[in-house]
Amino acid sequence: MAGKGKIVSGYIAPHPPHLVYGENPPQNIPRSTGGWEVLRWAYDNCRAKIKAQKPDVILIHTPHWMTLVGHHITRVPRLKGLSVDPIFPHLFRYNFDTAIDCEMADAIYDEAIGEGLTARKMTNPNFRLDYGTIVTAHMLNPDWDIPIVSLSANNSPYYFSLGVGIEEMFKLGRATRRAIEKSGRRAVLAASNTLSHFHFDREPDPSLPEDMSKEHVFSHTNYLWDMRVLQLMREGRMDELLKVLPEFIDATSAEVKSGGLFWMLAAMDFPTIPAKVHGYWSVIATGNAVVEWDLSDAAGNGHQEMRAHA
Ligand code: 2X7
Ligand code: FE2
Repeated sequence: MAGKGKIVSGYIAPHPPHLVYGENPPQNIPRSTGGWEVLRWAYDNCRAKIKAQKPDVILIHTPHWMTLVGHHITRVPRLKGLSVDPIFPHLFRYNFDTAIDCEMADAIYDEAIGEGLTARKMTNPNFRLDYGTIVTAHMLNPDWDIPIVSLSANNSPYYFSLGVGIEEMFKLGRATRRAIEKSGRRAVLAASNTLSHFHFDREPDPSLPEDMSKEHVFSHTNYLWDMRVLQLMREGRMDELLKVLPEFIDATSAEVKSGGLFWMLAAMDFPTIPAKVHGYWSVIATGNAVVEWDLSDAAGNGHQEMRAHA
């Protein structure tokens, strides 16, 4: 592809399987009567815009493909199969079929190695995509007509320390940005993450998971934490956001610990433009927000200055 590639937008794009279940797409076997509309409408607001930006690829960092050694990258031209959520098999049994952008995967791999990271290409043609990748990809682009690349979550924040994990994700983010620029691709990034992550330990009524009268935030404290970080994003206060994220993770067990948000912020060069929060709500008490950073020239953000963090 000709010319220098760029990231056109980045999303926090949470992946509770409940969202796909509530939507009833033909690919998902379980049927529902709806539910979690506020989050589903939030995604709906993003879909046309993503299409209009004409991206070549959607890159997804997922917490539910965990790799103990290094960062793994899907590198098979097409992946197809049945993916079942291990915790919620009654909500998510999804027949996926997607193109993978292998050139993009190769470029990320090369740049990751260049950053000194341990990385690996995932070349198993029978690989079963995890529900984090699938739910995020489906909710952003239910037509599945844009190739994806999925990146695994290396477990360094859990086995070493959060600091080590964040450092790794900043490197992976820089590597991803360079790979996109060199590839000439227009890329959408997705950090497949829930915010506050304490949740109910049993379903109120397993025969009606979409009973919205039972859905609520875990605690007001966690809710306030989610609002605090979302407000920082909305105001583009990136330095404060980066400073507070470790405390947020400790206080709320936030899923962003798994790295996707740090990766995406680094890849986007730590944007100080205001992010748009399309919607926030709880899923089994966890805090979920669909958040967009529009970096496209159309939004007047085509030339974000390089910042000192990267
Ligand atoms: O993986 C998840 C999650 N992060 C949050 C809520 C519900 C289910 O699955
Ligand atoms: Fe999750």
